[in-house]
Amino acid sequence: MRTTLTPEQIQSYRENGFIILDGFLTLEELENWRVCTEEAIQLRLSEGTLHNQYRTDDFYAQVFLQALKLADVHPGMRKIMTDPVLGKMIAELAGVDGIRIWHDQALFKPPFGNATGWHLDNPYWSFSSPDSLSIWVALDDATLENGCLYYLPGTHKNPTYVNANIGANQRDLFKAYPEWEKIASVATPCKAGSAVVHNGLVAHGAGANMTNGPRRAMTCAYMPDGATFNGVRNILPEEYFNSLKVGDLLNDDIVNPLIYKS
Ligand SMILES: O=C(O)CCC(=O)C(=O)O
Ligand SMILES: [Fe+2]
Repeated sequence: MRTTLTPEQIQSYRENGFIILDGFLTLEELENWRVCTEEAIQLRLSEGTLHNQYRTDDFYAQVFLQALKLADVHPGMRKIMTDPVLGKMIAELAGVDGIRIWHDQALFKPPFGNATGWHLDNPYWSFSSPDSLSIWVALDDATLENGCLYYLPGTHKNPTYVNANIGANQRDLFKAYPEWEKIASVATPCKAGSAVVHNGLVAHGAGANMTNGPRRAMTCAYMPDGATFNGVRNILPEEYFNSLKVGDLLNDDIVNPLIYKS
């Protein structure tokens, strides 16, 4: 893993809300990420706990196969996700002293799959923070043709938590933020084994997959240590969710492992 960041990269992340990390994984690591991701998805499938798969005809089901919290079911994936070296890089980008996993998630856009509508990430989650972020690791080359990510640079700068669903209407987010329609989008095609890290409040989406191959990605979302509950359930287990009051610290080390603290 190439986790050393230059001051220019950190500055660019803070300014734009995203950064491409070319050559993030070695070929050997990429193969391990692919194997662990595929095996863990099979475990989720056999348990019947896959979040979203492309079996139905509705629009969202054809955006991507979505497999959540693979580190909970696969030891190899747990090792990948809880690596403090990765945690340190994420904390450095976020500018925080401690980082917890919010959730990992595989996002496989199927051959000829739908576009991912413009959205923000953090409003889906159970805490609100200008420092939340995700890493998105390409398991296949992500190209303009197969649905690489696109960003609206700088849209994370005035933290706001109104969101749009990832639905059939790509433009829904602009109902809430009409001023963002003027911003030029930036595509982030990258090779398999490269990664993109983005702020949880930067507007982003992905193109349709116009090719006959899948566009596989393994991602992880992160919460700064010290973040508090905002009332949203998202991935919180029911019993834990019911025990929380708005404003409580989200510091359960099983649900949200602390992977780095300086
Ligand atoms: O993979 C995609 O199409 C969308 C990814 C995304 O929205 C995310 O990682 O936050
Ligand atoms: Fe997203």
